[in-house]
Amino acid sequence: MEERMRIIQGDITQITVDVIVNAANSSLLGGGGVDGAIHRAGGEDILAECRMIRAKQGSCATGEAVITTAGRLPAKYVIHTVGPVWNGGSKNEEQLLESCYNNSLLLAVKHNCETIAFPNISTGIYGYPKELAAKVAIRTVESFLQTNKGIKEVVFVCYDFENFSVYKKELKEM
Ligand code: AR6
Repeated sequence: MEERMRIIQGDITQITVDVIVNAANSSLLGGGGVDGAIHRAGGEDILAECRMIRAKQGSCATGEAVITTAGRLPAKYVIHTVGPVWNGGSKNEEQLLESCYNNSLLLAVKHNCETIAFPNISTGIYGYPKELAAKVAIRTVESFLQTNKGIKEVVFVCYDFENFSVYKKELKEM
């Protein structure tokens, strides 16, 4: 296993890394799940920055990512990426989920971040099957790390025990 990847079970708002990733929606205006938790814990500065981004570029397409500062959170930045809604698997969900991880990592590198934490994008409200999503996440991050030496650590933060078990199993099998 790529030694710069690790998994923990916990709340991503509590993690001290350079940047945490948010599983947002295309409005960028907040929502439930991890998105709600990040905006609640980080305070209104994050939402104000999201509104400025919307004013400039409009909404954020699925698979794309934008970056803001992190308000009161221990991280320096929040990358907001929009995962695909699971629609049975034939609506390009896999490529879109891959893009979320790749675009987030690219944005992190662009902002000189060395440590990044991901939630299990799309596996909550958006219904992406957890095992399939974990395979995509791990494979995409691993191949990104092969050509990038600037990122020192990628933490997969699993909130629910089911995702934590799935990640443990997938990483063991590598
Ligand atoms: N820290 C880490 N992971 C968390 C936390 C937390 N504090 N809270 C929940 N999770 P979801 P999605 C996990 O639904 O499926 C929002 O309303 C959760 O267990 O947050 O991409 C957005 O605004 C799950 O494994 O995101 C969008 O409308 C994972 O985060 C929509 O939900 C993702 O679940 C996005 O849906």
